Amino acid sequence: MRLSRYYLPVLKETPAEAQIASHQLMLRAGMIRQESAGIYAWLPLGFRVLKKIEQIVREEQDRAGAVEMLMPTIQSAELWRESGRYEAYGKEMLRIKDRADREMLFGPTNEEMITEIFRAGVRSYKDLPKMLYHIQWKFRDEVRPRFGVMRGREFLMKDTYSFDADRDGARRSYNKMFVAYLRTFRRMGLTSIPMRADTGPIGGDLSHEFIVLAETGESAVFCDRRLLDLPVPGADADFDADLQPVIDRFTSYYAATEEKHDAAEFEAKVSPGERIAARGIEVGHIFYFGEKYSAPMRAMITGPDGKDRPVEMGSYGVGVSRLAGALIEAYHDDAGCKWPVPVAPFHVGLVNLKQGDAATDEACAKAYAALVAGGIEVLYDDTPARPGEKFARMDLIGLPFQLIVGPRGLEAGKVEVKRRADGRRDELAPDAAVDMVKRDVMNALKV
Ligand code: 5CA
Repeated sequence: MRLSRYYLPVLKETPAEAQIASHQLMLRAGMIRQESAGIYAWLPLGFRVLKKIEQIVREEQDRAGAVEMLMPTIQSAELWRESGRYEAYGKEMLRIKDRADREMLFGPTNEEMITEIFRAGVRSYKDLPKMLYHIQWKFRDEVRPRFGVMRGREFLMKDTYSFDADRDGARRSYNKMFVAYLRTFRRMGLTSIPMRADTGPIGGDLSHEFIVLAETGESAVFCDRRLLDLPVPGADADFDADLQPVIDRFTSYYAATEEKHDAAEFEAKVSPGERIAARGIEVGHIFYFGEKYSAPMRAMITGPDGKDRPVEMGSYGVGVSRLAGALIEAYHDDAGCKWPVPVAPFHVGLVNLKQGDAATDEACAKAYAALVAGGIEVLYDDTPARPGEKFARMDLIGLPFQLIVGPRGLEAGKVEVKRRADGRRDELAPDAAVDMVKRDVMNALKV
């Protein structure tokens, strides 16, 4: 992509309305634009990050055995009356009337709709287990939308729903999602900590929030430091095996959000040197709620004994749009974003220091073609801006690699590679630079 054709409206000043780094940087780097309170347009650069996050989430859901589908954003009130949540959900629900005066709503979550879909198609325990998911926009009329995409009113969520014949099956499904979440966040470069959590309006008696530690996080959290070093299952994890040992390992250490925190237990179980009392960002939340929706909505299955019973369910959410903010909170410095390769909007920023200089233009064109041919995503700064402005803009948008090409270097047969993560710089021949970047990007993308 040539920057001269792209749409990258970067801001020089930090917008006054943004309080935390991720919100400030998303606005400054031209990733998002606020259209109403808590409602954002995703500009081209932000959109690419969102798609990268979404794709990692999708790949790990598929690996765990969940099946993708798509449900609508608009739902009927009737459906929510069946579960009893239409009144209970209160003011957070955006209620809409169509031209025939029918009551509709913009979905804040999809338990009712998926239960309706399931009951229409499945009758027997022989058809179970099933896990279905979609990645769709949700709307919650939050009292205090804030911190940009971190707490939006309209936000993108991945929500999975599991259906099992009995409690033991439901536990296995829950465990699959538990492991899939550990893997999903790790692939993005985040260390997530599963914590005992409150179930709120979703309900149920078992639930974990997946928390990424960050000073600007909205939740107060308490946990054992050793959780940060636990190994996360690899890409060869067997999701058909019983994953309980992995879950047991993670849940054997103390970890709870404020609502579930028990100070006495924390002090008894965790030595002072291992105690973390900090703030965190909730990037995912998983729930087991059994028959909470299937019983009132009559989603029944026939068991091996010939008797009908409500199907056992759980639901599992990932904050896809929130993750864009969470990633910046974890990866930035004073100059801007520092994207990990798997979620970077482009892998490489190619900086032409003297646009219009024949030798420089030609070297850039050659490097660009070679990188693109190698499957590398390149944003080529082919604008006439001055070098200082180009460097500042590249640092701000935070692509993992900068390939810097100028007439002086070329005379000596050299270009420069800068790594945004640690600032390391290497000067080398253009072909060698391209090869190095290609190799390092591909290594970082290994799953
Ligand atoms: N139905 C269940 C699981 S599918 C559910 O809705 N869970 S939830 O309420 O915990 O939301 C799932 C995830 O969506 C949260 O962990 C969080 O990462 C994200 N999320 C929730 N509310 C918002 C919001 N207002 N803005 C951005 N992300 C949000």
